[in-house]
Amino acid sequence: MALREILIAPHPVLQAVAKPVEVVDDQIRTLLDDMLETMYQAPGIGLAAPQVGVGLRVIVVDVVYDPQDPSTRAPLKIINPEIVSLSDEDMTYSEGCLSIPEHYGDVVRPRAIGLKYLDEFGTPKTLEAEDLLAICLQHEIDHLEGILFIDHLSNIKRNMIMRKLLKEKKLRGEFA
Ligand code: GNR
Ligand code: NI
Repeated sequence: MALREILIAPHPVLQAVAKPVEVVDDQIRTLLDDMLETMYQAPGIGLAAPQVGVGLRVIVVDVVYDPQDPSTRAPLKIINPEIVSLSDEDMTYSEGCLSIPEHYGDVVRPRAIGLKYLDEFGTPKTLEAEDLLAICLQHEIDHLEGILFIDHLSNIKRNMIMRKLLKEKKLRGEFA
């Protein structure tokens, strides 16, 4: 297992549509393990492959663990997720993103979803998720479409955050 570097917005890989995984092999299982290690270390409750520079439809999520206690971990490893149902009821949650550090904003999303995906062995699975798990899964699946939580905010809030991120990137010498 290895830590991978988390990309900070703006970055082209974070804005691209990720490709489906064709074959679930050891390379994908290593990616999943590395993503989990990176997510727990951050710490975060979810991570999408584009955030570590990999343009594949792979996500990891763990909304239940206590960062202080590794024995509470309940990782979900999800490949090629497809949302198959959305609740009529919405929920507002103050979201953050490891690729948009130190910025938060209220996002409205369906409170519950049904999901189809492949597990780390390529076996088809289904999942009914609600509340924080459903919010986090939708946030991660957005990443696979090149969408960030700030894309759900008003233009004025999104532009304010993007201008700050760009300025910080330039100060670090990471942007021309
Ligand atoms: O760690 C994270 N916390 C979080 C809080 C509210 C809604 C979504 C998230 S996901 C985020 C980690 C991340 O950036 N995943 O892509
Ligand atoms: Ni994110």
